[in-house]
Amino acid sequence: MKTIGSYLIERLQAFGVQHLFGIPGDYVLGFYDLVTHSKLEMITTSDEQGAGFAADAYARLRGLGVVCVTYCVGGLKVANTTAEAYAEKSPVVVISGAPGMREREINPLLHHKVKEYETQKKVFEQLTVASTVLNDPQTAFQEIDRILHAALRFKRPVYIELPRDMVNVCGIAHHAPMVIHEESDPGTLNAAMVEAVDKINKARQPVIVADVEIHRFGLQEALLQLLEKTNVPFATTILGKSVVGEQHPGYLGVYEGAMGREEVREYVESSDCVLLLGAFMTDINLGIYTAQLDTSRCINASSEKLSIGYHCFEGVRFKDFFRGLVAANLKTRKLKKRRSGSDHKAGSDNCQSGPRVGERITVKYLFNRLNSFLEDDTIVVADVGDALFGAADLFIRHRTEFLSPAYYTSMGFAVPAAIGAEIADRRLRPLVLVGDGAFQMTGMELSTAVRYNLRPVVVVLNNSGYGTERHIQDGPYNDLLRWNYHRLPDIFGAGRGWLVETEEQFDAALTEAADHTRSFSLIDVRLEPMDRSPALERLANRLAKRL
Ligand SMILES: Cc1ncc(C[n+]2csc(CCOP(=O)(O)OP(=O)(O)O)c2C)c(N)n1
Ligand SMILES: [Mg+2]
Repeated sequence: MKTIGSYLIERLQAFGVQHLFGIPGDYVLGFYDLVTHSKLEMITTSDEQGAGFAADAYARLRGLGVVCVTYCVGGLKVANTTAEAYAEKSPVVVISGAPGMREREINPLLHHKVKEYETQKKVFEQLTVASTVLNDPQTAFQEIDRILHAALRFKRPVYIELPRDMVNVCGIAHHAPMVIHEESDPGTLNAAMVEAVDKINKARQPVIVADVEIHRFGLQEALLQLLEKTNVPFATTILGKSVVGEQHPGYLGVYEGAMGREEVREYVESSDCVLLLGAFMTDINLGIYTAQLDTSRCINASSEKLSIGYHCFEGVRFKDFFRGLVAANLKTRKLKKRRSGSDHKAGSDNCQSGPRVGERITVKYLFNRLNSFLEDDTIVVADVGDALFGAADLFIRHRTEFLSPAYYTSMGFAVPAAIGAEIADRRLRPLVLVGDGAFQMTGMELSTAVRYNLRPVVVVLNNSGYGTERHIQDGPYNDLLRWNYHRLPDIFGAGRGWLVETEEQFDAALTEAADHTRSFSLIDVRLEPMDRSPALERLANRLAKRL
């Protein structure tokens, strides 16, 4: 007979999970003990929020991630990271320990309780696509399957509450296999295909804008086939950045309205057929709504909707429409020679001549230089702030090698996400781009990196404050204490740190960091408070023109 706890572990393993992130507490200790004696590895972080972001990154790379915490004090700390996973479609399983069912009856006031015993469950109902309390051995196994399938089906977080007296209770096996079963309506699919193919084939200058759902639904190969077959050029959004390798000859760059590069904006917005695939029409993806996309010229296909011009089609699954496009009779265009990722890299403006001696480092120089730092095994993890704006112009060689909270934009993502990413795939070396403000929130997770022998290269864009906010509305509340970030290795007893004020020093630090693979590297880049990336500058200029 299997127990509820062991069945949960077995199902997680069946879906490819090998690691759980979290911090223990008495309500979850029984489950921790089971995990420790299973093939799963428990990664304990410095803070629950760190565990939540790490699990999110793990889920983005592996298709499912797990954060495992104690009741309320731990659970409510991952409310924010779960919200992010929901908003950006990342399938994270939140497992929270909880007071036992029997003790709830006799003790109305057990520690960590907020208002009701159900308070945390109610909070997570708002943040997840499915939630459950495993309080009934009759249904527990079925509930576990229902919840995990919801995470995989919708690519969104789910919540499992495990009362501590249920962990070792035997459950009842169930035989109804849970199959993810949802078919498109064949007639509607066919009508949509006919209309879409006609629109694409008639177009003078079609373009594809590929977004994050292509990655979440595992359609990268299908996208490559579509690109190869049609030679239609493509852009990505910032959230979908690197959904396929950016050295593809048809790659235009990141499309994000006025925030992106002008030639990409111009190409997409002058197209007579914009094929938006798996796109989130968020304000950030659309360059704070500076994007000018005419609905009549768009085909918009995602898991949430399908519209072709002004026609909307109900009951068509994204995957089916996408696969239909790959198989359809689409015209092959002539591939125009355009600047590819590698050309762009070589052409990085002021880096070609090397660093200028004694020249103060700027954000612009930093990003140009980073372009040539990216290796095949680099995964770029960008936090909110100019780290994210500037990173849009980096050329990422392979798909899914760019992670960022580009829609929900919660600061503090990057350092813990880098931990989740490297644990998800040990071949990857994270390059973390993080502002000083975001670093002060979760940077202490470098301690976790040390414990688990990880080796991220962390570049702190240190402008002594909330730089992005300064460009919106400035005040003393945007100033931060300037830490000596580069001295953190002394605290952790591991890692290497560099203080960088000039272009030359940055080059030297990057070169040394590349070779320092035993532990983390931290480059503290001292920037002028009002300095900003070309991307942020472009946005500000365009917005100013609009006012
Ligand atoms: C958790 C969280 N709190 C507040 C904000 C609002 N916010 C957006 S950007 C920003 C400043 C970021 O500062 P920093 O990390 O130093 O990056 P910089 O803008 O200086 O490049 C703030 C406070 C946020 N996005 N997330
Ligand atoms: Mg800052």
